[in-house]
Amino acid sequence: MDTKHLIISQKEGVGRVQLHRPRVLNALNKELVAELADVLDKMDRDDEVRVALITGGPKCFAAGADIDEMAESSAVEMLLEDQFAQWDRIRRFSKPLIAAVSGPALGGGCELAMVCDMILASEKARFGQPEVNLGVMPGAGGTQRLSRAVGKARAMEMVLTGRSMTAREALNAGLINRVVPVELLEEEAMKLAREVASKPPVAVRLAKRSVLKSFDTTVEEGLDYEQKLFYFLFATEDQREGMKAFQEKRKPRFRGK
Ligand code: DAK
Repeated sequence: MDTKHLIISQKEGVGRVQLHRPRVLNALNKELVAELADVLDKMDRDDEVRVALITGGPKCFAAGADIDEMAESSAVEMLLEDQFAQWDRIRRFSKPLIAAVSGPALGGGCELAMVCDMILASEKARFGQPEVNLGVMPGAGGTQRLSRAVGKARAMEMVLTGRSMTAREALNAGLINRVVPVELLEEEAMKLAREVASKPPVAVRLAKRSVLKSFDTTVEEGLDYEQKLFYFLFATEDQREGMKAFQEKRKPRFRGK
């Protein structure tokens, strides 16, 4: 697939997408966001891709939405264009999505990382929602996902002051999974992605769906939902194979069926 602002590759079950607008710190213009939504749609339909990894490279994840593009937008234009529809397509990606973050992940960049299921960061990563400094507020999930991840007190401070967090602070706050030296970020992210890609794909996909459901529902309804998905997995070949392989003391061969 031809893309202008993304570098795409695929190996060992991992679809890797690198945001690539280095001159503007990977600012997320409309074209880039649409390309990302298209690529993820394609990867979602491709059985060879079991996990997707989004990175911005070692210098910058993304410094937010493209301010030059947004500066002259009117409310009506934004409403009619329905840019949020593209973000919804990204958030509906059904397979595991991992972010490898180095340098700034600000505004829409932080929101994009938070759409991912796991975040690995380099020691140089910074996470923040500085929209308030531009006279606006987060609009692609920043107030919702950040407060669920780090709690009200920290989220309020970040959203109301625009201050960002270092990678260590983000780790302590529960926003990210781990911090690694910048030169190891790509390797560690690929290692994690490959590990998840080696698991039974249907179980992985439903487990992701079930964890996400917990943010949206009561415990009672969530448990009910989890039980239904659990029963469903007993209709898969992978369940037979996984349990048989355990009994036969060998490695399972999952086929995604
Ligand atoms: N947009 C456009 N250009 C940007 C940019 C951005 N967000 N961030 C950086 N750049 C450009 C700079 O203008 C500069 O360009 P030149 O001057 O060289 O032409 C180049 O990238 C390098 O930036 P700096 O010279 O500023 O680099 P520094 O290392 O000094 O500073 C920085 C790095 C990340 C601290 C700084 O660039 C910065 O503060 N950037 C802006 C961060 C920010 O405010 N981000 C939030 C943007 S608002 C929506 C969905 C989402 C959103 C909105 C709508 N819908 C679905 C409708 C999200 C909104 C946002 O993210």
